[in-house]
Amino acid sequence: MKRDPNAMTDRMRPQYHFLPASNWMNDPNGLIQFNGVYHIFYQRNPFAATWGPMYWGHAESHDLVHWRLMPDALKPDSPADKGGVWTGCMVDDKGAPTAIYTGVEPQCVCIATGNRDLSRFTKYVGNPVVPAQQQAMGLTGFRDPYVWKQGSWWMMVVGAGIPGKGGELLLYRSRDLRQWESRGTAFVGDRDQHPDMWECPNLFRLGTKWVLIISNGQTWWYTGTFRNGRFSPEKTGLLDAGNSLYAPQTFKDARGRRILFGWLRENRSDAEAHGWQGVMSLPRILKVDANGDLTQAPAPELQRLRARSTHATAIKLTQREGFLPLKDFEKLGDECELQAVLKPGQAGRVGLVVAATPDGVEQTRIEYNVRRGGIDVDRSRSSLSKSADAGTVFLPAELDSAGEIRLRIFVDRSVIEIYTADGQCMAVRIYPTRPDAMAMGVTGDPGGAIEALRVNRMRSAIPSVGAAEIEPTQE
Ligand code: DQQ
Repeated sequence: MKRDPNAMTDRMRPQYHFLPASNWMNDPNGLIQFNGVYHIFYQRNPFAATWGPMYWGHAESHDLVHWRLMPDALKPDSPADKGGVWTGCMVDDKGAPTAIYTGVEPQCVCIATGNRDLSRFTKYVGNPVVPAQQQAMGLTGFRDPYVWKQGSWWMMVVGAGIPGKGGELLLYRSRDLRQWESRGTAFVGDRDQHPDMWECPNLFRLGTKWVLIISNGQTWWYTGTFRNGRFSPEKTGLLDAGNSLYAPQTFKDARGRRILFGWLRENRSDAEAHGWQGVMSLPRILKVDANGDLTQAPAPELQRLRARSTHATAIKLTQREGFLPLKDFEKLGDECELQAVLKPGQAGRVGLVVAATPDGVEQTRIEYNVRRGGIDVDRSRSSLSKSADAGTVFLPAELDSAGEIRLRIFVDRSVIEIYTADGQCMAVRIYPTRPDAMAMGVTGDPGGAIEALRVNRMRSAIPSVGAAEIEPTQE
């Protein structure tokens, strides 16, 4: 199947988040900065806007925000991966970019080496490098290898699960990425919180802590220690409070930053009809704070996308407002970054309205809710379409000592990402139907204030198309 023309004309396609030209995308794979160039690979079905035969799509960037689509890097065309080239990572093996990925079916670990610009990969003739373990070990799954260098060893964790018990993290080590030795179980999850299996584990050192990220319907982080092949958690939390981000992957760039991209799932039941599904989160910089909590902030490179910006001085609400449009901010509310300081004061709630039609028929409210202690994203009027999810999504967040909360909110057509100044965040999806759903405003109770507001129109950064024009043919 060729590119679906609907995909290009759908108004809901994000303009500065990464996504392929059409069809299906899920997990980020093989993230690496190699010879100064950032590479993102991703699970992709090139034939339809639904999950299906999995390829590794590929794009490259010099700045993390402008991407060029490249030809697919890996296809399910060898005996060990004929059922799909599923999730995996990329390492630099003494100058050879090497993908370590899940071959299917059954699920096993395979490798492939790339040329210098990562445009061509050669699969290792000895694949799989770790044969299928699911049946032999009685696991719920065995996939998504994640590899790092520790001293003279390559270390690898693989996502697995113990039936009736929960997610399991299996550990391996190797000198050469080809011969792997099992080091047993690094960590087992809590049965109630993490039934079934752990997908897409990432284990890495960050500051003085080790961080484990796993996906299991939602995505969780742990911070703790990793000694003698065993991970011991100290703190845990949800990586993203929204209901869209899944299966993220992290990598360390040349500046030593730990950067995360995650797959943002669609939240509309008729998504397939629009010719595309799946978009990547913005690049997020991870840190562990003084309390041992994982924090995330948008990569500073995103500031390059700021175009015209508009400010407002303090807006104090004197009466209850559902949607008070901001005149100077017309036509900004669907592709922008908002920098806002909210101060509820005596009010129960105060916030902003984005992606609104001037009459407010479609609108998305982002409000600090004092009673709940966090931010509600009310999607009950985000879309007139019955196929769009309309539930409220909640991000727990605390006011600072001045009783304020500082937010950065990225609106990009169907994507909203919200970041608090102390590193909490969430991504949510909205699908307004009206072309004039571009207005912006304020909302809240008397006494509430928007102490400061700056809105930056964002330039679009639609991936340019390299040689990826050559569509694959279904074999
Ligand atoms: N997606 C991949 C798997 C992984 C899952 C298949 C997570 O390797 O476990 O597309 O979304």
